[in-house]
Amino acid sequence: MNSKTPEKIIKKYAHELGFDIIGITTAKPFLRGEKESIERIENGHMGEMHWYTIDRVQKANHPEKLLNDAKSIISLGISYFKDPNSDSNNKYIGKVAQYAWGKDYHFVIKNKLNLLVDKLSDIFGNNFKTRIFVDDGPMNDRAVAERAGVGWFGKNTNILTKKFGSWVFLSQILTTLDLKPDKPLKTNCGNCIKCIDKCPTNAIIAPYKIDARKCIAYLTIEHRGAIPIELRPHIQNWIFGCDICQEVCPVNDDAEATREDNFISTHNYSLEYLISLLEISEEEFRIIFKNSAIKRAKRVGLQRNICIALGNIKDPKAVPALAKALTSKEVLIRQHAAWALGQIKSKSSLDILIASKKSENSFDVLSEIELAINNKF
Ligand code: B12
Repeated sequence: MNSKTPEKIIKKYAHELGFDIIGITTAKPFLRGEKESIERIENGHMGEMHWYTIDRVQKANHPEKLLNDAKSIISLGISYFKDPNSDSNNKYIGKVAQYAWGKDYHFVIKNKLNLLVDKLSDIFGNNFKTRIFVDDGPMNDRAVAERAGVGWFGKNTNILTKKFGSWVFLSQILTTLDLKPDKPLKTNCGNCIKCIDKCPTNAIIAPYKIDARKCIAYLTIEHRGAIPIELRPHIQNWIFGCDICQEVCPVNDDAEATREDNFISTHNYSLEYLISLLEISEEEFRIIFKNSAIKRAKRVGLQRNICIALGNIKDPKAVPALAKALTSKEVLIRQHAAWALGQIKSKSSLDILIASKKSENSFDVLSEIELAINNKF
């Protein structure tokens, strides 16, 4: 008899659509979420994410401001995990965070959410309103997931789930329907602080608190300017996002893999591919990354990140491409190319740096060249 409740029908259908974990909560405010988010902005911990405003935070934590008469939120988690070691052909040199492998999740998940909304109409008629969110609007995705029992907050601030670890995208349907809420889980990370210890830039400044300005994900995706020189070696070969705080998390050890083909990688970030990406135009970037979340970094941001990765990989094969990047129209790329050539530190990379001083007219690039020649940093 119980299997016929609307909540159970919704969950069953959502699962059939490909969602792995489904929970329901009320549309009441998220007061801790609001307080923490405002504190992070005021302390400068959100870096230069200017779109992350106090106004956005207030909406994100007061769902009734997002939809009049909102009563419930359906919180949905979908795994994107694919064990990088399971594919022997996938010999990547440049690392891309797993969430950005395969097709842009915004498209994939939005399609599924729309189908789920249609199903709600089948069950409840048309006398209700909904609004969907998939990391594209003001909604505190993690706070919703925690209260809906989808997972618990890890100390790295990610929502951890029992079966899929933290490798899940979160999305929501906010609705005026009055659905029966689930209960939050009682789990927590106990004494484990692996994510805090292993973050190469010490971005997790305390349990449940990230200083985005040090987070490799922020630096490689959201940050638009030069990457602080002292952080560059710690970025290693991450060219878009970072998974270290997830890779070291013991809850993720037995995570089940995704059942969504769209989230499986099609790119192989070999050294040759990285080198070729250094030379692409705006137009080529748009074509290559049209269906990928990587477009968020923009062409110049991605090429800046590739310079850093090549500087850390230190393979002299990258010198000719970096020499060309040192003549780019973009100051940002010239700066990071100079740094990378300094890290490679071969005879030819140093000769190129010295020769480039004659034609360089940007003060910022010249000072990077000087530092690179003298191998400071
Ligand atoms: C801004 C943002 C970022 C920023 C800032 C991240 C951050 N931690 O704040 C940057 C660019 C760094 C980032 C990085 C990543 N992000 Co992001 N990001 C967001 C976004 C848009 C907003 C998050 C936010 O509001 N942060 C502000 C702070 C205040 O929130 P918070 O860190 O979650 O803090 C909460 C906890 O600290 C908790 N808390 C505080 N004190 C205490 C005390 C206790 C005892 C407890 C239990 C909890 C607790 O309350 C706070 C507020 O809810 C969301 C999408 C969305 N609309 O929600 C995605 C989102 C959070 N990101 C996501 C992902 C996948 C990532 C990356 C893994 C991507 C990558 N591999 O490179 C990394 C992970 C880095 C990390 N450890 O956080 C997913 C997370 C999924 C999950 N399983 O949790 C989201 C939900 C997107 C999505 N819809 O799937 N991200």
